[in-house]
Amino acid sequence: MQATAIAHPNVALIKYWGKQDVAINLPAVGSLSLTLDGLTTRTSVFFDPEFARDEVIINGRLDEQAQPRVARCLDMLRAYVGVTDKARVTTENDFPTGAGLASSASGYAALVAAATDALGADVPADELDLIARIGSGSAPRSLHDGIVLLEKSAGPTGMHCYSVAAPGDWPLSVIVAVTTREQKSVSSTGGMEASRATSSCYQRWVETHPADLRAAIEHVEQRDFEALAELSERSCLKMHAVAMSSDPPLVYWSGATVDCMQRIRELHRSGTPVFFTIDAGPQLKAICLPEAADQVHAAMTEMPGVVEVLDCRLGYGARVEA
Ligand code: 2P0
Repeated sequence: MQATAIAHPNVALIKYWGKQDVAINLPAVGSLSLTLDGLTTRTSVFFDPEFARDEVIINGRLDEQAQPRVARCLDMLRAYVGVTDKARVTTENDFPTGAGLASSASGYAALVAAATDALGADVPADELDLIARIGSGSAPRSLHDGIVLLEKSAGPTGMHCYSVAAPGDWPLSVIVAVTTREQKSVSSTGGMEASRATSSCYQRWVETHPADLRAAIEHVEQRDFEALAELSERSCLKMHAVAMSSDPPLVYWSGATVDCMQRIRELHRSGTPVFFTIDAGPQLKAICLPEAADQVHAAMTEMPGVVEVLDCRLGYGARVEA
């Protein structure tokens, strides 16, 4: 009972920030994301009746912090097939872990894909999304290909997640300017809960979010890069306004993040098809049409404070390795 799966991080254009129900990790808002290629998490899951407990090894080190959430996801899958065997989960990222590059999304997507295969479980897609979500709210998005919509629904899992464009349908490039490889100090979960409890912008964020999501889907359907660019930057800045207006304030940016943001805006003003987005960490992600990728890569490489520039395109959802 063993399998290995790979998954990629994703980056949201219309952001998820805030939880409706923490106990079942139900997001308060939907989101629209790009599943990347280029950055990869590879996870092996090995079930054995001899194991006393689930064990999680991330990048070669036993990780007790991740263990309870991983065990909870595995419990849900074990319940499906009626087994009780514990597992050893071994996961490797070929990019910085816990630094705002969505390693938890790719991690839980790869975990769910590998564990399902190892158990030979036949789990409906919505249930797999739910199990991944218990690990990390953004993880269901990494189970799906290309441009992915996670929408709230009245169904039993409270959401529905699916691909709205395959990687080849609308090729986009994502250039990641890494400004630090350090782990972030405030987790997304902690940040979101602080925002919900204390930010005076939070309610407005939740109220205005569905219209942003609807408009973004239309822009994707029409392949309208400029309209998607404007809306995505606004969603990103709205999310950070909610974070910054929390008490205590959550400022995820560094000076280099702001400098990169200004540089992307300059490029855009001079006619380059590019826009930025930033998650709960200081890395900047520049989304551009493929013909602009070399120029954007070069511009980010020249920025003081940028320690690495990673090139991605749209990729596929989590899959089991043969
Ligand atoms: C997003 N983020 O939509 C937003 C933007 C971070 C900033 O989804 O608490 O690490 O585990 O559900 O999955 C981060 O989400 O948070 C995230 P939890 P997770 O990409």
